[in-house]
Amino acid sequence: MNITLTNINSGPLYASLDSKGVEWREWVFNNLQRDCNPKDMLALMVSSGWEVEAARLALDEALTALGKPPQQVLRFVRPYIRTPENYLDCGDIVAQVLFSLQSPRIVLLDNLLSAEECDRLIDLASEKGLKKSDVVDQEEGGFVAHHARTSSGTYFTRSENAWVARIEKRLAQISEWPVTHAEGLQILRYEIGQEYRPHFDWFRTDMPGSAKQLAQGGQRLGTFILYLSDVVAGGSTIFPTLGIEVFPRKGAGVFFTDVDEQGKPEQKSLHGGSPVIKGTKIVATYWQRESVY
Ligand SMILES: O=C(O)CCC(=O)C(=O)O
Repeated sequence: MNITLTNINSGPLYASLDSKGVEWREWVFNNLQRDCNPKDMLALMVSSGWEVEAARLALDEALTALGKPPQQVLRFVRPYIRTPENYLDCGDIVAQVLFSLQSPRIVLLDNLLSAEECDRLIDLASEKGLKKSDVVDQEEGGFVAHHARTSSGTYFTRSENAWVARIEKRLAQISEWPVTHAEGLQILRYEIGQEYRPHFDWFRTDMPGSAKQLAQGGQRLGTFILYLSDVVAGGSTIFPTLGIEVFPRKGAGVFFTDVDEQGKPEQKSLHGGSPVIKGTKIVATYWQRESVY
């Protein structure tokens, strides 16, 4: 069937496209007919509350009805920071793009957090009390202490307070990924000699313990590391496979994707925190998930 503007509302029912009502059907058809980029449409649908898979199917249904081929680009979406300009308007703050890599996607941003936000996060985390950091137990699915990670830390629940909520909203906006699809911020503090040896943030699907982690929110797709303090020496975030080293700077943040364009675990996302040599390193990490967390 050939869809035209006059029969958008009288066409057949589409399982996914019609799941959210006639306004969305009109919006999808109208924008595809105006040749809007389906990938941009997908990101907007997801940030408006669509499940990724449902949005992808809805766009495929409409593309097929319009006689256009379903697009490869819709096979998988993930958090992604676009950098059309050197400054990113985050709504309430303007961050500066300092570095960007296409594949794997890595973006380094300065002024992502204000100094006041960094200080408040540190104070709020101290009030909670920091405990020795742990890692995911790939066998059992819980969390265990590990010699590869010697920092201490704590977690905020999502939108736990106004400071956290504002920062989460900003990160969601620039990476085009809904706040609902992310873990709460984690605060990590490294004293001299403390480190987090290279690791992946994605969960191994071949390990029994991962099922428990994946059951809530699915795979980790994107990571932000936000630097809440300056560090005199050491404490860089390292990407050993890529030979990249990011030095902490208060208010800056690095974003990278944990999965590739096809949604497969990104082997080049191997990263870690090198030992602090002088000073104290405090970061917040923000992990973005496949579905509602
Ligand atoms: O501290 C860093 O620079 C890296 C932190 C990290 O890799 C993580 O929390 O997964």
